Amino acid sequence: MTHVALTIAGSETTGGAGAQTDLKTFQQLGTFGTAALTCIVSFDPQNDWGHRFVPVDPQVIADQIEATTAAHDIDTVKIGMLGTPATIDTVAAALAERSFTNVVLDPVLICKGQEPGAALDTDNALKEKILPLATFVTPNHFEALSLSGMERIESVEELTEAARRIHDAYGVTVLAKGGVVLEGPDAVDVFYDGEQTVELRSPKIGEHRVSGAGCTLAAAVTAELAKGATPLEAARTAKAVVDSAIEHRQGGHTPFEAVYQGEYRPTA
Ligand code: PXL
Repeated sequence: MTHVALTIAGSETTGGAGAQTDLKTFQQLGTFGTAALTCIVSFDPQNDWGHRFVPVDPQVIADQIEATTAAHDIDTVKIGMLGTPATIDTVAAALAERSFTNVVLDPVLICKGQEPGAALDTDNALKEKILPLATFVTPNHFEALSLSGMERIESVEELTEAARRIHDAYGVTVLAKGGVVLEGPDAVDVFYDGEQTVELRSPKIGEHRVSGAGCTLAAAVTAELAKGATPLEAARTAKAVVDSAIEHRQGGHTPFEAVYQGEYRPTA
C-alpha cells in the first residue's frame, strides 16, 4: 500500500506555496497526499501582490481532519499555515485527539496580510498550543530567532545554538534553515535531535528567496517520515528535494518566483 501523508495547511491559489505545494511534493515522493485546508490566501495583483487572507470555519477544518483520518490510516501529518488563534485551537484539539507518530510543523509565523496585533496572538498561540504537539519543526531564519529568543543569528554556529535552544524548549527535532540569509556560498540547514547535530549544506541557487521552498522542505520531510525514513534521512532527502524544486523554479507575473516539483517524463 502507498503510504498516506496529510497536510493541514492554507491554500495559496497561484500554486507556489501552501497545500498546493505540499500535495505536489507528496506526489513527487511517492506518497498518497491528502489535505485539510485552514485558510484561503489570494495574492492581490492590484495591491503589490499582498496577501488576502480568509480563514476556513473551525468546524469545517475539524470536519476535514475527521474525514481524511477516518478514510485512511495516517500516522504522519504536516502543519503549515494556520493563521488565527481559533484555527490553532481547532488543530491543537484535532492533534491531541489522535496519536500521530510524526507531526511536522512548518512554523509559519507571519502572513503579510494580517494586522500586527492579530499576528502576535497567532504566533503566541502557535508556540503555546501547537509546538508542544509537534515532533519535528522546520523554522526559517526569522522563525528561528523568534522560537529561540536569540537576538541575532549570523553564523552557522548561531543557527546551531538556535536549533539546540528550540529543541530544549519544546522537545522536538529541529531542522533550522539558514537559507539565503546567512552569508557564504552555501545554503546551510542545521539538524538537531537532542543527540546529533548535523550541518546540511548545498550551494546557494541565486540570492533570492523562492516562494514555497519552506513548504516543500517540510512536506518532503513529512513524505519521507510517512514512508519510514529516520528523521535525519528525511532531512537529507528533503534538502535535496528543495534544491531540485528551486532549480526548476517558475516565474510568472508576480515579483517572485515559485518552486516547481517536476513532472513525469517517459524514459523511452
Ligand atoms: O510560504 C508560506 C506560506 C504558507 N502557506 C500559505 C501561503 C504562504 C505564503 O504565501 O500563502 C497558504
